[in-house]
Parts: sequence; C-alpha cells; structure tokens
Amino acid sequence: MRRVTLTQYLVEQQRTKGVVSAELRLLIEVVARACKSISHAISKGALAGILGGAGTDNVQGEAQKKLDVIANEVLLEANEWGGYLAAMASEEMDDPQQIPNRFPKGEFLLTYDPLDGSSNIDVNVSVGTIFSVLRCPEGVTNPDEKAFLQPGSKQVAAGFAVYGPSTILVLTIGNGVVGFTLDRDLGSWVMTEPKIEIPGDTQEFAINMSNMRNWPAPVKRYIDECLAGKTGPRGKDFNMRWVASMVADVYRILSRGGVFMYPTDAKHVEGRLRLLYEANPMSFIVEQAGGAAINGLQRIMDVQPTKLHQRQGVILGSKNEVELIGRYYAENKQ
Ligand code: AFP
Repeated sequence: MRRVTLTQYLVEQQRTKGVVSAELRLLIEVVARACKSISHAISKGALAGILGGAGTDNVQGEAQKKLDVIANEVLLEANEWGGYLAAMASEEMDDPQQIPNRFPKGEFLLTYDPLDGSSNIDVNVSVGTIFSVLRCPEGVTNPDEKAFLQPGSKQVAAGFAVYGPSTILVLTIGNGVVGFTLDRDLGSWVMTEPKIEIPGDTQEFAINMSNMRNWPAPVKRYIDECLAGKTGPRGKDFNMRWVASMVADVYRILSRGGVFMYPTDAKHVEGRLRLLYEANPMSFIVEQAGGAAINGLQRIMDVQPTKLHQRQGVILGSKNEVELIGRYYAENKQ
C-alpha cells in the first residue's frame, strides 16, 4: 500500500479542504523537520556525550539537561529564518524569542516544550517535543509576552513527537488527529494513523501516586473508586500507568483510552504542567480525538492565560471518565 507522507497530507488538506494555508503548512513542516533532528540526536545517547546536566537552570528554576538545550536550539535555528513566525516562546527561555531583523516575519506564534520528560532522558525512557501554533494578533509587529496570552481555543495547530521505540508525530490542524511514524531510511514522516480517536471509556488511569496525600477530594474519590475495582462503585478493575513523560502517557491514551491527571494539589498549587506549551496543545489534540480536557473546574482551552509560563492543573483523556471527574469537582464545590 502506498504510504502518505506528512507533506502529502498537508498539501491535500491545503488544496482540497482549505483547512491549512501554505504558510501554516510550511511552518508545520519546519517543526516536523526539527523533530527529526532531535530524534536523531537523542538516538545517539551516551555515544554522543549529550546525556546529563547542562549545568544551567531554565526559567522554571529546573536544572537543564544537555538535550533540553540542544533541542531548544534546533527548534530556534529551524524556525527563525522561515518567514512564517512573528515570534517563538519555549519552556527553556525566559522571554519570547523575536525573529532576527535579517529574516522576514510571518503571521504565526509558536510555543513549544523542546524536550518534555527530560528527567527520563538519562534513564532511556521515552521523551518528546510538544508544540502549539497561534496567530499573531493583528497589527502586532514585535510580539511580546502579551501576544502569546491567548486561550487554547485560539490554537490553529498543535502536535507532539514521541522519541520512543519508534519516533511518532501526532498532529492536529483542527480537522481531527493524525499520526505519522518516522521512516529513518527515507527520512520521511509516514502516515500510520489516519484518524486517531480516543475510546470514551477506559480501565486505565495515569497519575503520580506519590502525590496522593496532597490531592484534592474529587481526585482522591475518583482514584479510590478505581482502586476499589470490581467490587467497588465502578464495578470493574483498573490498571495504572505513569511514564512521567506526558507525551508517552498521552500517546498511550490516544491509542487505547485512559485518563491522565496532574491536578492542582496542596504541593502544586498552580499545577505542575505549563498551560501554553503542554496543557493547551495536548488539550487541543485530545478534544480533536473525541476526548475531553479540564482543569477540574473548567475546560482547559477556555482558560485565559495571564503569564507566559503559567502552570495549569490537567485532567484529560477518555471523555466519559473526564466528565465523571468533572462531576466530582462540581459536587465537591456545593
Ligand atoms: P520533566 O520535563 O521535568 O521531566 O517533567 C515532565 C513533565 O512535565 C510531564 O511530561 C510529566 O507528565 C510530568 O512532568 C511528570 O511529573 P512528575 O515527575 O512529578 O511525575
């Protein structure tokens, strides 16, 4: 069977469905090419001397891995000259990165987490890259932080790469969710999942159980019921997974259902995950795949950001499961 490549998919979406403009198509292809380079660097591991700490901290005050810095630079260099972007923002940079004056500017803003799950990189567990595309507000020629503070519902595209046993790219341009696998022989992203849909129900949850003592009541109630299994209120046994790389947990949920939870709690009062380049792109993808994404109190993509690196509680995955958890939050407020 002739495989469809990412380029062919995007050209078809542009030509026959008008879902994507030429500029947005070309921007996505640049980001996808950067993910290929990151995948190549990661696959060398210790052989390339690129594991371990970089000896620097990022804006979150977290120690950077060498690959955090490398992945960030790959995305910066790939995107600054293309002419599709007005500015970029990254988990690894304090402020938005302007496009150098020697290059043309475009109409889009790109936010990204260049290496999600980087605490896993030194122990050879899957990591990834997450990205989100917004339109630059009309008339803004030098976008500052304010230009990026748009709710997730304004995203025009979102995607993530998982650097695992195979390297996979998951993408939405608002017309469903598609999966591509990197064919290293051809150097192409080849479509392997033409229409990803999350099952509405599940028997699998993903949460870091070591935070249990800090959880809010609705989360404790939900997990206790899952743990009670067949003889409990859910009437079925549940399994648990926690990779501690959001890209890996979300890709599993897209593939077979499940619910991913990193709620705000007594220790993570604002949440742990970042809104603009983790929670929003993953929420866009999950909703486009028929799932749901809330912070407990509201839909994540309705949240109006106030800071570039703000954190956000995240509960996303199988629609029926997320809605049940949302009901527990609502009942807890009464
Ligand atoms: P790192 O990029 O610092 O490894 O964090 C990964 C992450 O942002 C997300 O990918 C995981 O789901 C979550 O944090 C894991 O958090 P815990 O380490 O607290 O389980």
